Formats: sequence, C-alpha cells, structure tokens
Amino acid sequence: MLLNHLSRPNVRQYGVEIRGEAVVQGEHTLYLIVEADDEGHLREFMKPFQAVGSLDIYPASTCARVVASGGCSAAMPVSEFVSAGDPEEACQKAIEAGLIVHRAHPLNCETSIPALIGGVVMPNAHFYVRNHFPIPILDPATFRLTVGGLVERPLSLSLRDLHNMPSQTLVATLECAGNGRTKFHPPIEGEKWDLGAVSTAEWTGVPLAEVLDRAGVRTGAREVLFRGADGGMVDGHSGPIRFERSLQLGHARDPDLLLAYAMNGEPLPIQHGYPVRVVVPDWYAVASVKWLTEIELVDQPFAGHYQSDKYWYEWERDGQAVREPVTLQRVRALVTEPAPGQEVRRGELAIRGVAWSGAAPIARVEISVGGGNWQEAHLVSERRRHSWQWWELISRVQEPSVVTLRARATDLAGRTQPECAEWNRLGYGNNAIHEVPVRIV
Ligand SMILES: Nc1nc2c(c(=O)[nH]1)N[C@H]1C(S)=C(S)[C@@H](COP(=O)(O)O)O[C@H]1N2
Ligand SMILES: [Mo]
Repeated sequence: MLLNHLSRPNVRQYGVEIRGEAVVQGEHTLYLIVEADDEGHLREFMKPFQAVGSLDIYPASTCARVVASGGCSAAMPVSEFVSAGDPEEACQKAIEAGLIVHRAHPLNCETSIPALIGGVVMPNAHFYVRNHFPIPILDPATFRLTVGGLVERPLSLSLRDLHNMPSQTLVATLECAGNGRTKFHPPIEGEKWDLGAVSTAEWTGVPLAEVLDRAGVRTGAREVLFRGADGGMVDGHSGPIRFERSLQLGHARDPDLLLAYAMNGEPLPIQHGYPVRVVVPDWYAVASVKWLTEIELVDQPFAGHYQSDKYWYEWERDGQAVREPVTLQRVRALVTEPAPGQEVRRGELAIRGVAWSGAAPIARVEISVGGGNWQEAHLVSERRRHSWQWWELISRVQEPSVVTLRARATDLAGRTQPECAEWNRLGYGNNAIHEVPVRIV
C-alpha cells in the first residue's frame, strides 16, 4: 500500500514532489526529501505513514534547490523546536518506561540492564538521567545561547540560528562517572548507581568549533566555559550556583564536540537538556552540559563546584592525598544477556553485551564461564569511534549448577578492566569486571 502511495502519479496528486529517498540499513526508517508549497499538503500526503509508525517532519534548509533559491521562505514552524515532555511528567514517564528511579527531585534514574539489549542506540525514553538540580524550562521562542568572554564577536544565537548552521550527527555513548558506585566497598555517599548509568544515542547539532569560529576566539583564551540554565544551593557555597563545566580550548576545537539539539532524531527531551546541550564524546558525561545557555572564553583555569570540588578521583596513598580529574570513560564491558540469576538450559548459552572506552575503540571482549579460561567474544556491531560496541559469545554449559559469567574488555590503547577498581572517596570510574551469576538447569 505504501509503495503504491509513493508512486509518482499518486505523489503528484497530493501536490508534492519527492526529491530524495533513503532507507537506513537494518532499521525500519525511511527518509524522504519532499518539496511542497504548503505544509498541509505535505502532512496529508504523509498520513498513511503515521498509521504504521512514527512520523517526523523537518523543514529542509540544505536541499540544493532551496539553497539555490535563497533559502526557505516559509517560516519554520515553532512546533519544530518543542521538546517532548514536561518536567513534572518526566519522573512518571521514567517509571512507565521501566527506568530505575533513584530520586525524583531532582530526577535521577538509570537504565535497567535488560533494557540495553538489542539496539545500537537507546530509545530516548530508556536513556538514563542524571540531574543535580530541578529541570529548567526554557522557552524556545525566546531562548538565546550567548557566546562571550575572550571573543572577537560576542554572539546571541536563537534556536533558529543554531538550526540554520551546519549540522553534524554522531552516535556517542554517555556514561555517568558514578556508574557502578554501589559496587565499591566500603560504601560511598552519592547517587546509588548500579550499572545502568550509561546509554548511547545519535546526537545531532552544531559542531562547537563552528560556533567558536563564528565568535572568533581571542588570543589569551585558554578554556571554554559552559553554563547550564539549572542551578541551586550546594554544600560549601553560601549562595546558589549554576551547573558549569569547562574544557581546555584545544579539546573544545575537536570537530566531534557538538551543541546538540536532537537526540535519536527527536528534539532533545526536556530531561536531557532541551533545547541544547553539549555532547563531549568519550568523556564521562559530566562534561556534557545540558540546558546550555552561555559559553564563555576565559583565560584562567575554571574552578567552579563541579569542576574542582566534585568529579575528581581522590585517594590516600602512603598517607598522602592524591587526586586526578575525572576525564575519559574507563574501559568497561557489561553483560546484558543473560540477566543475573536467570535460569538457563543446559547446552548452548548465548552471552551478549556492550563494551566501550573513552580512550580508544574496543579491541576485544573476553568471557569466562564459571571461572574457566577467557574466551574471546565476537564483536558484532559496526565499530564507531564514540559508541559502545556490541559483542556476543555462544558458549556451552553441560552440568546443572550455578556459574558466574564474567566479561572483560580491552581497548586499542591497551587498557583493560581490573578485577577490582581502586576505591576513591567520591566513588567514580568503577570499571571492575562485570560478574553475572546464572543458574544452569
Ligand atoms: N546543566 C546540567 N548538565 C549536566 C548535568 C546537570 O546536572 N546539569 N549533569 C551531568 C552529568 S553528571 C551527567 S552523567 C549527564 C547526564 O546526562 P543525561 O541526563 O542526558 O543522561 O549530564 C551532565 N550534564
Ligand atoms: Mo554524571
């Protein structure tokens, strides 16, 4: 029915013209570039697609014809920028989506490990959420991202300005530095993350480097400071603070850093930073500032709360305090299948999971079944620079018993997972080898 609908004569009847078509291999997604003089005609034409799945319509500003004619004359519908969700509903939705909610105010919830099974990316509804303050509500019509400090040309960018700039899309894994915190002994204060404070999405936005170029960085600038719209009171500060983080200028110019306004092809959901967030691939996600409203070029190392009081590994070694900032994601593998405690039948046993590392792509994942030798798993998904990697191993188990499955990842930089991660005061970066007990019946 849909193929007939797409036939040229039928398309013409709707007063629209198809300029391009694409399907994504392995996904049930069809992209069309459609020209129409009227949005109503276009929506009418697209209706049958809505009956079989979800439909998104975006104005195309980069289509060759539109560019040649001097840009799209029709105003972009503001609904285009409207985020999915309301902060009041975010918690309820998280529960409905099966996220494990640790705290409702501010909302903090993790992805359940079985929900990680299957996709290259996590659907937005299943993506873990880490907030330090209440979710701010930003009005898309009046929203401005300002770029100031040591720049030649201070900027004040509307959402439309950002959408009209060159865009880039990349798949990146975000992981909270506190992921796995509850596995440390003795226990540590802070959000009680198990292992699901990690997810992967396809992010679309403006390369940060584009915006820096447009503003013109002045000599003397050393760091780029990102300020979120959220804030509040924290221990050790007499007045309210904002959520702020900085990056060294050299790192900020990395072409893969994005000011993202879309997540898995949808406007950024409100809990993930609507309307714009930073995405810093490979780094623990604290660097990926949500609800971004200000960028400032500064000449001094930034020393705000989330930069210098938190997000440091702190150890005591030989009576000496030692500290190191939290930066790249440590190498780690998770077993997503079978689930802990699951009963599995004797015979063939499929073990699957994900693995990622901020320093380099995954080189190998090894599995040990019931304390046996390490066996190399097969890396299944496409290897993408900033995304987790799927792996699987088909093993055999003969005797009814309880066995422990262990998965250990190694990256191309030669980093591998420890048996036990070094305890640190704030409980970051616990990438100890994941162990999953299963019952063979
Ligand atoms: N503005 C702002 N940005 C923020 C945070 C925050 O509380 N406020 N939390 C950070 C932390 S610690 C993490 S782990 C990620 C979580 O991103 P997510 O909620 O989209 O998964 O956002 C980061 N960016
Ligand atoms: Mo985090």
